[in-house]
Amino acid sequence: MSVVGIDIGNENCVTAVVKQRGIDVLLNEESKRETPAVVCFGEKQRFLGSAASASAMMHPKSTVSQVKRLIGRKFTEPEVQHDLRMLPFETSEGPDGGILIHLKYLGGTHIFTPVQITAMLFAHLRDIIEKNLEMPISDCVIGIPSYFTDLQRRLYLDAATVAGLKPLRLMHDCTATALSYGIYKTDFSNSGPTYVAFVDIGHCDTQVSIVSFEAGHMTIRSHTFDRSLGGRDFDEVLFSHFAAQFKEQYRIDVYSNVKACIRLRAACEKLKKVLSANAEAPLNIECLMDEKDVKGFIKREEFEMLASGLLERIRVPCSQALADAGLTAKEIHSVELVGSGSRIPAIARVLASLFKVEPRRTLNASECVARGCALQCAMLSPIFRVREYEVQDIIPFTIGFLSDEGPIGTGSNGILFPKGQPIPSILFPKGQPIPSAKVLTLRRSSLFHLEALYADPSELPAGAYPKISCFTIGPFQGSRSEKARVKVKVELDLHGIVSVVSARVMEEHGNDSKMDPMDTDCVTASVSSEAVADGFQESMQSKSSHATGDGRHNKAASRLEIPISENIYGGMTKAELSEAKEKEVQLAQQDRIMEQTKDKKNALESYVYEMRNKLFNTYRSFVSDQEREGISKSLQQTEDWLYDDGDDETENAYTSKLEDLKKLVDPIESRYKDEEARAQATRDLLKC
Ligand code: ATP
Ligand code: K
Ligand code: MG
Repeated sequence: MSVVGIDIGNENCVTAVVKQRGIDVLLNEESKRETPAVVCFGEKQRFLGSAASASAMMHPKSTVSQVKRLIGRKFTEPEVQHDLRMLPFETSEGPDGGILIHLKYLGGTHIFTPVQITAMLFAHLRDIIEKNLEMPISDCVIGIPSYFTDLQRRLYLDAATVAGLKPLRLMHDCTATALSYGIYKTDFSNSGPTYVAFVDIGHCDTQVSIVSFEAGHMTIRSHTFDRSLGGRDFDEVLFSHFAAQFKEQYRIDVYSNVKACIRLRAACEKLKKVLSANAEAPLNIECLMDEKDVKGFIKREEFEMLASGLLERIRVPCSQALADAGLTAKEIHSVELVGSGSRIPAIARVLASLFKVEPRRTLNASECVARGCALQCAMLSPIFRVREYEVQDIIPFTIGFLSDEGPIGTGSNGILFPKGQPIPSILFPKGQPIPSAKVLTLRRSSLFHLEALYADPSELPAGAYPKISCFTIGPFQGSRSEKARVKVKVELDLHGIVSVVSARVMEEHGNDSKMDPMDTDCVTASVSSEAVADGFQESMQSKSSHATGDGRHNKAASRLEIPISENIYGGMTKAELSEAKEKEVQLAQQDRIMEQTKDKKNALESYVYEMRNKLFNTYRSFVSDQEREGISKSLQQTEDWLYDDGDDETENAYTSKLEDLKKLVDPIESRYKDEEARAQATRDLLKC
């Protein structure tokens, strides 16, 4: 069994495994440590990762990138619409409000969800890992942005499942980074926590976390982010700059041409990278469009001016991270800069002025998430022994609950809710440790519903659906009184996903509170005339998701277990999940067939060349003129066929052509071999 860490970015993917002597980042089929997060649909097969970026220009509209951020989003969200405008593939709104991606494949249009495309990336990474390790894998820890919603987390797990992976944990990117930083450091002072800020700037997003380190453990103090501020946005300012310039200078409108857009974007990304190391950089693109070659030039200062708005925006999540952690810049010991988008020198300047300390790049900027995930996987795996190290993470969202029978508690954390709407009770406030569990004690007479939702809509992207899921609890029978006391356990698991994990009817025994120790600090007991004032009973942080106080309940209580069913808004049903799995198997099978076909075609082609050569050399004295003529003709016919009708044939067609040729050549080959053997025997004889 291996322990694996996986980081799928919007641009690059990295995989890492823990080996006896440390952590290895694995190489893909091109021997690269980073694999493009791209899926491309050719006419008859998919291309994944590096192969996909290589075919992107041939199939611009069938090449999908930056798909991770589309998972679990609504098509109509303004931010999503903004993203989709920059992407060349076709999309539409799904029946559940999600995004559907339309791709040309096998002569028709196929429709995929972002989950399915992400699953293809997961499957590709699994292949890379399995080839490296020469064994099957499934257990892994996967990095996710801290801003992933409950639905995005669930769907990300689904995508991994479709690809045959078994994620032991979805881990916030910066938490993984902080783990790969903290576990090796032994020089933290004993006089109190050391606060470190991690700033991860990727292709599409920025994440900031402040972490407190003490000997043997780390605690996340805050997670903040800008979902839409990354390297891509810096490319975009260069893109619009040059698009405008070329319009004037060359009278071309790149916006009107998909391929020109893709090429100019790619050139601007390169330009940006050059500017990270050089004070100025040229831009040259041959035949960009309308058969015009374009030339441009930019100085770093000019780029920084164009990007000044973006640079300012980086301050926002940083200041928020300090505020959420209750710290001032002075208290931050160091700032670690990661994510390849952070390589722009001006970014370090902005951070230095904000945190009053020069940011450092101690960690490998592109690999730290995958490495941290691999470490976490080793810590969770029973077969690896890792130094005792505690990772305490938190959730950056406020999760509340509504009940169809009125309020279930009082705390609303000062959040203002629109008038006329039911006020949810805050079960897990922003900053709640994960995993956590809470037990609610409710008075209910029959089947009821609990709805989980984001209680503070300002924490979500504009236009996102704030409701998470609806739990139906029941049916059940109250014992004697018409309203039974029901205990409901709600869990925020290791992935940061919320669910109702158990519900049971408590038996009323008069004053038997001693039998149920959890009852002693119950805040619910007061019964008002109108409604039952229910409330939270207990908040527990559990190390393992099952290690909660409920273990104390006796057999009699377990008989009163109430059935729970959940409806995840926007989630995949079991049927959809297995359909997606089946589809992925089919697609992978088709890819395999096409790869094998290519191999067979190549084999036939090389056979033709090899035999033509041998007929005139090696086999020269073993073949009559007439035979040579006949075989040459067949070889030529096969070659012509390969360039014509046989260019795109089935695996069988190539195999049978090869067999036909072999029938002609084999007799000659065996004459040659017999002679060779005789000659060898003679040589051996003479040696004695
Ligand atoms: P995300 O975190 O948004 O999901 P990701 O993890 O794939 O994306 P990274 O690989 O961390 O993103 O960073 C990719 C970004 O870094 C791209 O925008 C790329 O252009 C940018 N980048 C890479 N090298 C440099 C450089 N030398 N200078 C500036 N930017 C760079
Ligand atoms: K990455
Ligand atoms: Mg990243």
